[in-house]
Amino acid sequence: MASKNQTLGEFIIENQSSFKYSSGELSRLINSIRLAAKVVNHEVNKAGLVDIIGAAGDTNIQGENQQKLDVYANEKFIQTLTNRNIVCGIASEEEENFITINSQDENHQNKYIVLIDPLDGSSNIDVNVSVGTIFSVYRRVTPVGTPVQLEDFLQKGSQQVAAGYIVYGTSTMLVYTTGDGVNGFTLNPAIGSYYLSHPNIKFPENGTIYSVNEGNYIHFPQGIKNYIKYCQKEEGNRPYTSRYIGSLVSDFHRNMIKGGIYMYPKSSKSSNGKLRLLYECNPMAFLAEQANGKASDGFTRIMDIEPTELHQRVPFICGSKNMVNKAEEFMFAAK
Ligand code: AHM
Ligand code: MG
Repeated sequence: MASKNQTLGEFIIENQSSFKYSSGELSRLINSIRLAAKVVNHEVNKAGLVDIIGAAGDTNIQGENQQKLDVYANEKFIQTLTNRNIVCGIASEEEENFITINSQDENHQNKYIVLIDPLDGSSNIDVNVSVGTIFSVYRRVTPVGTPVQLEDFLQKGSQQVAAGYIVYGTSTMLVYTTGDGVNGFTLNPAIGSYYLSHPNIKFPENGTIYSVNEGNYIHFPQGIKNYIKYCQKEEGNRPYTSRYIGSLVSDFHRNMIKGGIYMYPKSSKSSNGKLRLLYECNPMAFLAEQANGKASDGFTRIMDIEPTELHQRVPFICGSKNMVNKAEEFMFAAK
């Protein structure tokens, strides 16, 4: 029975047997993420103190400026998952290709692959705004014991076994699902343990917050423009409140707790929006659905989209169910 003073470690052990394919492997995986997140958290917290912030000088494969902490977080998560020999493959938003683990060892039996956005929203670091790590776990589809293949990573979101995020905010939280609801754990930095602080989180069905980069309004599809006008209209519980941090994890987290909708639509500048299906949208969609919310590209359920490439982008609308339904109505009406 989950209780509020339970640590994440205790929670993982207690819930291991209720997981349908339980072999302890997934528990070890979540444990590794928990560990790497603590190390990254320590570094993120120091960002204002040491000369680690700023561009590392590299650009990632999307041509974006990479900041030092992105590189650090990427290395830490990959190292932790690799060294502990828990997964058979990793794909990261910061790496062009997926990483094969244990391909030399015929005996390795690892069956999980992880996709990770090691530090999302990293352009916010140097202004002290919350950033996050997003992860997504699948069971491989190719035979255990052989090197992983691209098809192991290009699975539909509905195949996810687990997903979650860490938000490095005013407090650091790890929020995750293994398909049985969403639970949130807050890190006590003095002790280094995460405690169950938000058991069984649910999106309110209706919300009053909309989160979108309105600076791009002119470039949005007509359906989104109309929906934004609807949000701003004086009627019933509207106009809604506009809140946009520009850090997906933080915007999602706030909306899940308070009720709201997050949108990153396509625009005349970027035909598929900005967010990546595999590293950002699918894990957030899994969490949203597990928390009674909804995630869509405007027309289709995010988790039903068949991925075609590792770094694929999709329009993303996610949040309280009734709000997402309404946004979809506007999208269909303007099609
Ligand atoms: P990133 O993966 O390069 O950090 O970009 C993802 C971030 C999201 O966290 C955020 O919601 C979005 O980009 C903000 O983009 P914009 O500045 O275009 O509104
Ligand atoms: Mg990202």
